[in-house]
Amino acid sequence: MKVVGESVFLGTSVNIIIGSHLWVEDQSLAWIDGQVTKINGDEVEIQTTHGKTVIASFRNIYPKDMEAPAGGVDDMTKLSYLHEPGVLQNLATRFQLNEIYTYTGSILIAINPFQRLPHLYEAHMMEQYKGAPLGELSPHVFAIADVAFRAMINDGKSNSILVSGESGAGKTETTKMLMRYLAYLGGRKGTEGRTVEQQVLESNPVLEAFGNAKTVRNNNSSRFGKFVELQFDKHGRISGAAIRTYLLERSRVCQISDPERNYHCFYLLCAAPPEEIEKYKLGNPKSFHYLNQSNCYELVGVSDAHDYLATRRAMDVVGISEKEQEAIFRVVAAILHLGNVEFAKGKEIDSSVLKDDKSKFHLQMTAELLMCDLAALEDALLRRVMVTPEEVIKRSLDPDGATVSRDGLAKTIYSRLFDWLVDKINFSIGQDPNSKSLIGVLDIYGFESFKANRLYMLKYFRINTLVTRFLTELMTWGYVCLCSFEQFCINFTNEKLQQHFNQHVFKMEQEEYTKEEIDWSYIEFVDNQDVLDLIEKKPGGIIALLDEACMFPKSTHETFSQKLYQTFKAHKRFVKPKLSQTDFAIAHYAGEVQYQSDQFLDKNKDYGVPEHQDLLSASKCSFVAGLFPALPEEMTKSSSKSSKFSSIGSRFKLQLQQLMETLNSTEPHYIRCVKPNNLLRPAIFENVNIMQQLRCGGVLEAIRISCAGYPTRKTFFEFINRFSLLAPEVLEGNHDEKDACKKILGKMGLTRSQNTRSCRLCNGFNEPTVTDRTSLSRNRAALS
Ligand code: AOV
Ligand code: MG
Repeated sequence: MKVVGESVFLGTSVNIIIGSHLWVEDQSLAWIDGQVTKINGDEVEIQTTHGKTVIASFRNIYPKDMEAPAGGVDDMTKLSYLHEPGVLQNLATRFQLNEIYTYTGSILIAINPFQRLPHLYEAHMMEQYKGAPLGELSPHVFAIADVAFRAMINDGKSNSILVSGESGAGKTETTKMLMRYLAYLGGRKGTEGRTVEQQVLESNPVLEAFGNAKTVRNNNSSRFGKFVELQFDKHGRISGAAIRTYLLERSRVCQISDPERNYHCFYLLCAAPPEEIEKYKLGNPKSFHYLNQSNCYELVGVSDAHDYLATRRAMDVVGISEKEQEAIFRVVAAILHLGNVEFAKGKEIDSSVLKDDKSKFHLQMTAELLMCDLAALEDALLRRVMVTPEEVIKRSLDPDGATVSRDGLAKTIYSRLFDWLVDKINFSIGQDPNSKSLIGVLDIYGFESFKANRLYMLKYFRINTLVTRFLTELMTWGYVCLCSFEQFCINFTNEKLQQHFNQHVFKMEQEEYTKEEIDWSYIEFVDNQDVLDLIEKKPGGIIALLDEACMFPKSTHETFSQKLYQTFKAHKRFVKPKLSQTDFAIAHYAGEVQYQSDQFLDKNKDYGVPEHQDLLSASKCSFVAGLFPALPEEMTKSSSKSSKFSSIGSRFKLQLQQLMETLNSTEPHYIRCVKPNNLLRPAIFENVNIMQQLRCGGVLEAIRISCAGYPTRKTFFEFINRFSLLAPEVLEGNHDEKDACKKILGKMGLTRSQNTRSCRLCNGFNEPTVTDRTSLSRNRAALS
């Protein structure tokens, strides 16, 4: 490198000079590397490797490590420069070599390869990782599971593994791998019959058949969150398990858009052996309204007929009897028939009747399959009981109202069926009341960002990419927004998990510094408690205000939004978009998201329609009646036949609270899944997309926290290796490594106060101070 006249000293110890290699921000590639050709005031001119000349300010440039190993490093903390472009470059280099796993300290980043890499998961790999210290072998999900398992055995403490990432990033596959490895460690070798661990593993295909669907973002997208708790006995063997699920997407049962699908189980059943098709009067999925709203019926590389049989086998393993299986699929068939019941205007005003003979046939099939009274079913769909202070009246529903009632019934039956499956699996696997320690694995939906919403637009409007790009542009300016109540709940979950993550990363840093006897008191830590308060505070948070609005009969989404605007006028995390009278935006930790409030009230209300309840609890099929247990008398009295409101938002909040309590009592481990491209294809690494995910997933936040302290960690030996040329005499004689480092520093005139300067990610061109390189432990791999 040539040193020419001008040079700039920035931050700590790095000069930028003409010829310096560095990274500069780029719109399409996120970061692009180049060499400084001119320095002008506080700007530099850079010749990029792509042949462009760009001018950038010092704030937007980062040094490039010219000595980085060609194959990248397996732990980001081994990078000489810990900054965004360095992290991205390292991941890209490794991804090209099919190295999909990389550590950031003890956090594992997993990039979805979108292709089978069987060598990574074979039995001998499990054997290798068993008991190996973290960092000794290549980064792997097995290594994380192993650390959690060892920590549980050695400290007798519960552990948890939190898997996050956006839709299609590989959370569910990762979770399955973790469970397979834990079952391998905690399994009973050579045991005949159904073992607990087999049941745990086979619960996956069952839950996926009923809770997963093809979406634009993932052909096998989980439409629910899941926390699996594996219980271990004192010998470290799996002795029980509990599965908790969160917020199944109910609307999908009745409403899908091209090119998505409904839940897999509907298609599996339509591909069942002929005698079953005949029994349930099924046939081509195209003939069912709940399936034919989209043109997608088949999945590439998937045989529904094969999966139907596989699901039945998995059901056998998890202890669902033949009779129960028959009832489950009978209910699934009933939902398909129910969806084909259509309504037409009746003779009286605002009333409706069955549209035609076809509708009559499907209604009859529904009643037969659910084993309930046909006339009562028809009545429950066409009329609603209204309670006024004076009297109880039966009001007819118009065709639209009857359709809403039909869909409501279908959604309720389906979600009860799903809950039944979860309960049944839990019951048959069994809980170990004596288990002292457990490992929890969390597979939960990731933050829904603007990027994701662009796909929503594609999905809803079937518009071409040019228009999408235009709309995206508008959206980023706050003019278009497609986030609704579901995204609100999902993003709320992620705020909670983000807080947990930050606190954990921060705590880990503190522990590390305490161990090394380093003063860490200057590290600031940005908390997102204010966003959480805005959402969940009681009273006065958004969920509380939403519940209030739902209980007040005259509320509309307009009055709800006005109330939000008034209440949170001055809240710095709440934004009223300029061009909307009903939307609101929240400044989430991962970016601002604008929500459309118009369906919030409806979606928050979980009407238990008493007519539906009465109808099905009277079913002659004990399975169906069991899905609708009679309500305790006092509840029926108090609601006195009116639609009973229970808030989805509040229930979700409570579930989350319980989840956080569980997580707080465990030692957490984090896996951040990353989706390399939106085409779901191998070997494509989209920089900007990935950068966005690293930001949302808190990976960069973890790095930021680490940068607020001592970001770069080298052992004394590595430090001497690199810097002894500054004081070659330290190599002579037999110095203690630490003393030798001190001598080098002393010779360079670096005093202690200079050495403790921090390197902030946001400070631009900062190389860590020399002390940064030595200060932290010899064995970074043992960061956990
Ligand atoms: P997700 O759970 O994160 O999305 P999945 O785990 O379902 O994503 O992964 C999506 C698809 O990516 C899978 O069906 C596989 O085809 C592929 N895939 C993921 N991980 C691997 C891997 N390690 N090796 C090979 N292929 C993989 V969602 O449930 O949509 O948020 O709601
Ligand atoms: Mg999933």
